[in-house]
Amino acid sequence: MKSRIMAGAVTAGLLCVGAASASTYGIVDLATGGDATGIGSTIGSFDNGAISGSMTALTGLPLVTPILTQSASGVGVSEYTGDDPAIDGEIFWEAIVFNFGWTVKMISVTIGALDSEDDYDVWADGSFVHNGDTSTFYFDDPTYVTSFGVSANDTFECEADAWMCFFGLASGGPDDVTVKSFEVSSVPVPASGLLLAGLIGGLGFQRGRRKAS
Ligand SMILES: [Ca+2]
Ligand SMILES: [Ca+2]
Ligand SMILES: [Ca+2]
Ligand SMILES: [Ca+2]
Repeated sequence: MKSRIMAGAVTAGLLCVGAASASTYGIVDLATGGDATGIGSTIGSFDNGAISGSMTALTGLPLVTPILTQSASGVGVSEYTGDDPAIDGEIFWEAIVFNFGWTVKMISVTIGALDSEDDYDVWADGSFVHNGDTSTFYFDDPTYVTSFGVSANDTFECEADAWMCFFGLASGGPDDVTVKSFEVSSVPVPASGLLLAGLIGGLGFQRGRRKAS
C-alpha cells in the first residue's frame, strides 16, 4: 500500500514536469505591426516574446542582394527596385528562410497574398517537404527543425486553360505569396529525459523492494 502511494506521488510529479516543459512558443505574427524587425535588410529577425530568430531573404537571381519586405499580408522578398514585393517566382525563385538557432517542433505556416494560380514550396532544414496552395500548411507531426523556409518558383502559367493563356485570353502570372505567420512548439527533450530518469529510478526502487521481500 505504501509503495502504491509513493508510485502515485512520483507519477504526479513527472506529469507536472512534463506539462511545464511542453509549453508552446506560440504564433509568430509577420504582418505589419507584428513580431518582425529588420524589414528592408537582407537579414531581419522575429521575436514574439516566447521565441526569436532570424529571417533571411534569398533569390536565385545572380549577383543580387535581396531584401525583406512587409505588408498586412506578411513578409516577402524584393530582388531590386520595382520587383514584386511578395515572394515571387518571376524568372528566378525567391525564398525566406527562418532560423531558430536551436531545435523546435513545427506546427504550421500561414501564407498570405494567395491567389488562384499561386503555389509555394515549404522547406525544413533545407529539405523540400511540401508544395501547396492552401493558406495554412500543417507540418507532419512531429517535424523537428532548426530552420524552415518558404519559396515560390513559377514564372508564368495559366493553370485553368493553357491555350487561352497562349492566345492572351486568360491572365497568368508568377507565384507571388507572403509568409503571414507561423506556429512552433518547444521540443519536450528535458521532460523526456526526466521521465526516463524517473522510470529508471522507479525500476530500481521496485527491484529493491522485490529483493527485500
Ligand atoms: Ca519579389
Ligand atoms: Ca522577383
Ligand atoms: Ca503556380
Ligand atoms: Ca499572389
